[in-house]
Formats: sequence, structure tokens, C-alpha cells
Amino acid sequence: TEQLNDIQGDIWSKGFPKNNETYYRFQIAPGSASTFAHRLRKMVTEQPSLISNLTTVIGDQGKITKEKQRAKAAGVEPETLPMANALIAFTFKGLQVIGTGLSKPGDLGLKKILKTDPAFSQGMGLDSGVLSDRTTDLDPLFAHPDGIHGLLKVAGSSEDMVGKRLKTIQDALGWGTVIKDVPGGTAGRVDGATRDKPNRGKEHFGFQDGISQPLMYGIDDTPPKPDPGASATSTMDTEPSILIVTKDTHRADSDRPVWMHRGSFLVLRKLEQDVEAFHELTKKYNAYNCQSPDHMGAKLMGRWPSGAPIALPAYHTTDAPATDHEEVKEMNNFGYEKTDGRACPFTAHIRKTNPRRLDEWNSNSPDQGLKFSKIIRGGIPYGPDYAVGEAPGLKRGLLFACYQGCIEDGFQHMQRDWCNTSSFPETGSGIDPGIDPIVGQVVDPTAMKTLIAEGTQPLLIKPQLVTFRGGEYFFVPSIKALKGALTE
Ligand code: N7H
Repeated sequence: TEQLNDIQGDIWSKGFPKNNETYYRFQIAPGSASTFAHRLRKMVTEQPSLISNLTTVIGDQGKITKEKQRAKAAGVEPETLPMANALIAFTFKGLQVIGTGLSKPGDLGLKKILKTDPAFSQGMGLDSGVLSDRTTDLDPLFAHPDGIHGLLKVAGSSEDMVGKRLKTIQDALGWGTVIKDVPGGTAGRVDGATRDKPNRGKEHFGFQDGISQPLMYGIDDTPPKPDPGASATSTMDTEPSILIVTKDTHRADSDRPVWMHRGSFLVLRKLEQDVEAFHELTKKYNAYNCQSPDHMGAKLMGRWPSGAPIALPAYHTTDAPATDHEEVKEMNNFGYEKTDGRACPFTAHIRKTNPRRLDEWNSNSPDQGLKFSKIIRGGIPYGPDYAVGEAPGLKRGLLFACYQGCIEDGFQHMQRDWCNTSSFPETGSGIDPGIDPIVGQVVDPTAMKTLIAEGTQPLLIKPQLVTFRGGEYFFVPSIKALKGALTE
């Protein structure tokens, strides 16, 4: 319980009723670092419910489950319970500013962080070369030369609940004087919302999202951790230290200050989706051994729009998404044969980002990413739904957010070495499978190729389906650090 009370709740808010969400980016005003620290400590100590922890989020989930049961028994639609959860996170720049306001400057151990967490320390902008990210036409709030110091991520059951919680926290921290919106015209915010029924839970390409998440020993309903040397039973089972910073870590060179324990790194990316291009592409299904546009879409994604994995042929292809816990668990209980790309292409988005090869996962495979490249995803769509013949200029996409215990092993490894790398995963035939058709980013657009079916030509993805519009790396400290190391 002590641990759950100390970890910020949004990190593991599976099932939270997230209808709306805002990402508010702020700077600490010049000369205000110590006032900021004082206000933050006071807020977290005196109003502990404003920044959620895992216990509060799990409690909220319990209330929702009860409401669903009540509604089911009464044969009515469940009511949307008014709720919000908020998280606070900082960039490395933000930590540097906070460090100047502490009673003993230098205590944050920033030099150790620089060494252990280089991607976080330099920020996503300077990581663009590594990630093959474009650097033009970015959301100005991410591209501001003075950068971002902090982030408030607020999710809730309605726009109103989110707005109120954000305003309460902003005021407690000294909005306008102590903290300032990152300049850029939209009050520092970028907002997302789940799509309306019948597309609720689906992202803009029309696929159910949020199905597959790693399961943490001791926190999730997982089988007990196997004895040392014994094999794990599922590629979804995960050591908490892969997702949350703890004192035990697999990285021999890790030298993080103790205040970072029970925190996690948050990767935020605004990813624009070209829905029309996706539909145009899947019309070419005939040339790629697919039976229909839907079938080709499923091959690109690795799941049907319902969320059913195409690697499990017994599964239905209907549009009814998995709803209960057991169904979702079943949809994740599968693996891929190492050299077989027939049922599911090697480059399908969910195979590129989670190769699910238990044999190698349990061994000392040279790609240790199979074990350590895990992320908890918590994104939300933004922008209006796509409509055929719509006015030009409308933009939409995914506010992609993920948590991990180390950015180099988590998101960065996944994006660079898996999604953007044509030779991954190994096919056994000597043929490169290609780039992740959904989220792959490449500098040379003619390289944006992906192999859907053996015996066919690689498919050229043009235009790119998902375009990077800016993002940042953050650290989400423990509640204890918010009350102590970061604010004393
Ligand atoms: Fe992906 N999509 O909605 O089309 N993703 N993703 N993602 N993604 C997944 O299994 C999508 C992105 C992962 O365990 C599903 O929950 C879109 C990035 C991982 O089997 C769908 C974008 C990265 C998984 C999408 C986007 C990842 C996953 C299936 C951008 C990391 C779990 C639903 C606009 C670099 C894989 C599900 C597993 C699943 C979509 C981005 C990673 C439908 C549209 C940038 C690890």
C-alpha cells in the first residue's frame, strides 16, 4: 500500500473513465523556483487528492465497476461518474530550474541523471536524429526555444471535470505569476477526447486501442513471478522495474539519485494521422493477397478493428470489441512463430512494437529489448473525426503517451530499432520485412516500405500515415519526492 500511495496514479490508470484529457505545459517564471517548490509541497501535502496516486485511481476504478454492475442489474446504461485524475511531471530543464530553488542546490543529483538518462536529459528535440523525427511544422508549444519545464496531465469523465481540476492545480501553483503557460497561443494546452459512440475506444484509423498492456508482478493479476532460472509463461509479464524506477534495475551502469525511485519516465508525442491516406492505401488490397480493405488494414495493424489479433485465426473479425477483463486477457495471450509471417506480417504495428517471442524472451537473446522494451500506453485521440469530402485543413491524430523505467530501453529502442529498422524482426529468409507501416519514421520517404505478404512486392507507404508534430520527455516523480527532495 505504501508503494501504491507513492506512485502517481496516471501511470497505471487502466480502466479509468478517460473521456477527456488535457496536457498543459508550463514554465516556472524566472526567479520563482523557491516559491514554486513551496507551493507544490503545500499543495501535495494539504490537498493530496489533487495529484492522484495509484490507490486513488484503483479506488475510482472500483466505483466504476460497481456502477456498471448496478446498471447491468437494472438493465440501464451505466451513469458516467464525475471523476478526474491529474499527474505532474518535469523535463530535465524543469529539474534544473527546480534545483536552483532548493535550500541545498545540487541535491537533485542532476549529473547522475545526465549520465544514466541521456535521452531524457537532452530532451526529445535533440533526439530527433536518433528517432528520424521531422523537425518542421511542429506544434509551437513543443518547439518553443525556451522549452517546457513541467506538465500537468489531467484526465477525466468530462471536459468540465478536467478543466476544473486543471484550474485548481494551476491556481495552487500560482498561475500567471509563479508558473506561466508555454507561449504558443492555446494557453499551453493540447486537448484530446475519446471519440463518440460507436467509435468510443477506437483511434482515428478505426481500431480498438488500449488492449495490450504489460502486466507487472505484484501489481497486476499475473501468475506469480517464476523462480530464478525458470521460464516466464507470458511475454506480457513484466518486472515492475522495467516500467517504474526502482532500486533494482537491469542496467548495470544505472546511477540514479534515490529520490527518483517510484517515479517513471513519460514520453509524449503528438502524432498526426492521415485517415484518408490509410483508406486509399487499403484499397490496394488485391495486389497484396488480402481479401478486402479491412483485411489489409488488419494486416498493417496486426489486429482487426475489434482488437482481435490476426495471429489467432480462430478469432472473430466482428466489430464488437472485447469488453471484459477476461476477454482482453485472452486477446493478449498469444505469441508469434519466429519465422512465420503468414498469419501476421512481421511488420504489423503490434508485432513490430511487441515481438512476443517467448522462446527468445526467456533466453539471453542478443536483443534484450524483447525483455526490456516495454511501455505502458496511455494515449488519447485529438481532433475531429474524418469525413469523406470534409473541408480541407482539418487535423487529427493521437496524443501518444507512454510510461517506462528507462527511455533508452523503452520507447527509444522500440521506435528506432524496431519500428524504423527495416531488418527487424528477422524473418529467417534473408528478406528484410520493412518499416512499421503505422508509426515508422524514415528520413528517406522511398524507404517507407513494408512487406505484407510473402511473394508480393513490398508496399510503399506514401504519404506517411502518421507524422510527428512534436513531443517531449518527462519524469513523473513519486509523491514522496514531490513533498521532499524536489521541494525542500
Ligand atoms: Fe501503437 N492505432 O491506434 O492504430 N497501437 N499506435 N504505438 N502500440 C496498438 O494492442 C497506434 C505507437 C504500441 O502488445 C494498437 O492495445 C497509432 C507508438 C505497442 O501487442 C493500435 C499510433 C508506439 C502496442 C495502435 C500508435 C506504439 C501498440 C492495438 C500513432 C511506440 C501493443 C491495440 C498515431 C513506439 C502491442 C492494443 C502488443 C498497439 C495504434 C503509436 C506502440 C490500434 C494510431 C509511437 C507497444
